[in-house]
Amino acid sequence: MTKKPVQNEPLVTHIYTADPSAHVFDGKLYIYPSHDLDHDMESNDNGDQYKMEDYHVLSMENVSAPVVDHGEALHVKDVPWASKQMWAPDAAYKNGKYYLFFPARDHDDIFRIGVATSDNPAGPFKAEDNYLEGSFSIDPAVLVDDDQKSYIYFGGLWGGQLEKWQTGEFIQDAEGPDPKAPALGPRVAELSEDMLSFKSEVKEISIVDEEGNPILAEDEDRRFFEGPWVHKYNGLYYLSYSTGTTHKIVYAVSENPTGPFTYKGTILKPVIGWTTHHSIVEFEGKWYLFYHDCSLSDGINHKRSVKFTELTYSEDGTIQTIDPYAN
Ligand code: FUB
Repeated sequence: MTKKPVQNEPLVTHIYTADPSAHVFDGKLYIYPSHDLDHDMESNDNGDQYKMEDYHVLSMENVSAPVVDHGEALHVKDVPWASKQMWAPDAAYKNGKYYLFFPARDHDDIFRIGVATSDNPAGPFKAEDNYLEGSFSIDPAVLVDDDQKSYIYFGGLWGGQLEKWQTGEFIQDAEGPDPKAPALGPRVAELSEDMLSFKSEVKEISIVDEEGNPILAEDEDRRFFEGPWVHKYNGLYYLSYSTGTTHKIVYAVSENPTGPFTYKGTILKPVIGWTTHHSIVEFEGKWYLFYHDCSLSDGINHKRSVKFTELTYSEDGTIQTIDPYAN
């Protein structure tokens, strides 16, 4: 048990945590973060410094109750197909079970997405023997829709390897698209009833501007980089994501879970540290943004801490931009 949470301050300080996926299960808030390791390796653009090995689940009875760290929920040594780098996870509930979706490099150094199951939202989770067939890249996020169809969104540039999958095959030396071409979109697939496989083909999501023109690769203020998250508000699907090199969380809206999504604006201004990664959840009548920054480590990019803050919609359904250091 740790201290009571304060908005815009680290949720826990006894470990470094990042990439929070927040959900309400059994009337409580559960947070599924990455678990950053405390080491002194140099950073590179491939993200080798993010060499996480396990996951811890955090929970809170409510937003002012102490945060509970439920301990190790899954370790890479217990995932037969994975070799290293347990990056940003997500969780879902269906069929009376809890599912932890997570990316890791396989034994050929290729990022894949796996799933592990538990009867308890805090784990421990038991991994399937193989990754989800047809999966690739990083940062899974799962939406169980009101009609109980489930969708998995994923993808990330650079170390997340999305550029290497443009043909549908893994091409080690593939470059990103021409700057004037449409940016690479996150990917989506419908999940099977048992949540353990893809039911549909993997589709690339199109993100367009208000005129319907695709966001271009050179438009680094608006194009998708990594960390997709989809939530519903007033019947619309909100896709939010990190812009990577410009360090923002932005969003786009659609009437359809698989898009196309129309770009709307910025949710979170840049935080301390290179990466930014978030989730959005409704809890007890309010909306919250979970995110991370590197304030606790004085700006060391791979030693991050999960924080949260309230998120507000305007009457027209747009999300008000959050400055994480405004107060
Ligand atoms: O935590 C490792 C990677 O950093 C995540 O997968 C990305 O979204 C970025 O936050």
